[in-house]
Amino acid sequence: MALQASFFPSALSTHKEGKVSGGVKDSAFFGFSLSDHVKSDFSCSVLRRSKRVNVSVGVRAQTAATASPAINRATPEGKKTLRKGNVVVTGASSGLGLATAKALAETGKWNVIMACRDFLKAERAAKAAGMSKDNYTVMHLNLASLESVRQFIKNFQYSGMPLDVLVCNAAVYFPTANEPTYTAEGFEMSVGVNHLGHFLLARELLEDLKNSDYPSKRLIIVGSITGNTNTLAGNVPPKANLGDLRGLAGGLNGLNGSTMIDGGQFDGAKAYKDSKVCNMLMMQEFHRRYHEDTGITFASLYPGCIATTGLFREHIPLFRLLFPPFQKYITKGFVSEDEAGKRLAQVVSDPSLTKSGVYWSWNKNSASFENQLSEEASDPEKARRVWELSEKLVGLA
Ligand code: NDP
Ligand code: PMR
Repeated sequence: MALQASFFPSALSTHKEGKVSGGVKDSAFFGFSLSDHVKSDFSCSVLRRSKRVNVSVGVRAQTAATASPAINRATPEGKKTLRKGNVVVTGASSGLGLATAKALAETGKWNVIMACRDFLKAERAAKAAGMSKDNYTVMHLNLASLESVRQFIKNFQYSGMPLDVLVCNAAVYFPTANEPTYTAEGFEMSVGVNHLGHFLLARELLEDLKNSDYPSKRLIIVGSITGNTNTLAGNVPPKANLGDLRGLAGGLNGLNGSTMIDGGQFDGAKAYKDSKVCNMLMMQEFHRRYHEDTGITFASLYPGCIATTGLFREHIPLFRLLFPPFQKYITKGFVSEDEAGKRLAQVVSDPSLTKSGVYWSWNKNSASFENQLSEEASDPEKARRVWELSEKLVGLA
């Protein structure tokens, strides 16, 4: 950590936590009044400093040991072994992302690039999880800023590491917010981080994935059951619904219309579920556009209900207390962070999960199966339009 911090000072994230005005809504689940506490992530100071990143020194220092374009390395006995795979995992500083990073690092077959908004938190999390320094690299990425996304891409590309798998995992969820918060570019935060930041990242790293000589290259975008209205969980109000995309077309900034994709009134829980629909739609659109030509496997998944993660940090304390036992004993949908991490790690590396365009789920015996997406989350016309509107918003069209 000391080496990275001293070589890479401007990649250290010191994101501010700010309270925004406005009260909070009653929980749809427990019907209690909530305290006025909403956290937002403002990245301007990080951004300003990230422009001064000394890429050449910093990244080389971190990655020299792992950067190798050669797919097979000869051992002294002349046997050929597969080189370590390089997998970028966004939001690997906690929850599912961290558990996945740990599961992959433990195999010794992967260099996990932990793409995180809080550099020190990620380093500490990796250390606490017992990950060996040989098996991971922390790189700064704040998905709430497109400039930070572009900077991350530059840093990664400069490192010379091939990109074999990209996992779009990071997410935020603001179920109790009365007022929207915004990314650096002014997009509503949940869709801005969960969908638009990842969309730019994945689009811009596609060429790197394509150029990888690894036997199976993959782009994985984490989805969820709650975005799928063909399930019980997906029918808990507010339900995901992208409508006619008028809010997305207006820029989600509240200036030209609405902060919600469907043009409706801001609702944090719905914004999260809508963002997950976008994640699942984009996985399929990537598949349709690029699978045949590139051989890249595109996949999404529902890892199970990991009711203990930081995703619920903005929820009321009572929800956080009761949600895990509710999922464990009532819905029986609960999975531990470790188990969910193994599932996502499987989608990253299991040779039997190479089918593209698939939304994976797991049954009670923890066996993977191809699951059905809801009508909206599998609508190709909607996917095309979300793709095109998102391209405009992130500056790709
Ligand atoms: P966590 O809150 O534990 O993890 C989310 C991660 O995203 C954290 O590492 C967080 O960073 C990171 N993150 C948030 N904002 C940004 C940003 N602006 N830039 C970069 N990174 C950011 O939640 P989970 O592990 O539960 O969520 C992981 C994924 O799993 C999400 O895609 C979620 O939708 C999905 N999922 C979760 C389920 C669950 O039951 N928990 C169920 C289904 C899907 P930091 O550590 O700094 O806060
Ligand atoms: Mg749900 C089989 C039933 C099931 C499953 C698997 C989940 C998963 N949930 C189920 C059912 C129910 N939930 C029911 C019947 C209720 C009403 C009591 C309910 C409520 C509920 C709330 C209030 N559930 C929630 C919330 C949240 O705030 C979580 C959410 O929607 O976050 C967006 C959530 C979740 N339930 C799940 C899962 C996986 C979540 C986390 C959502 C996600 O990460 O996508």
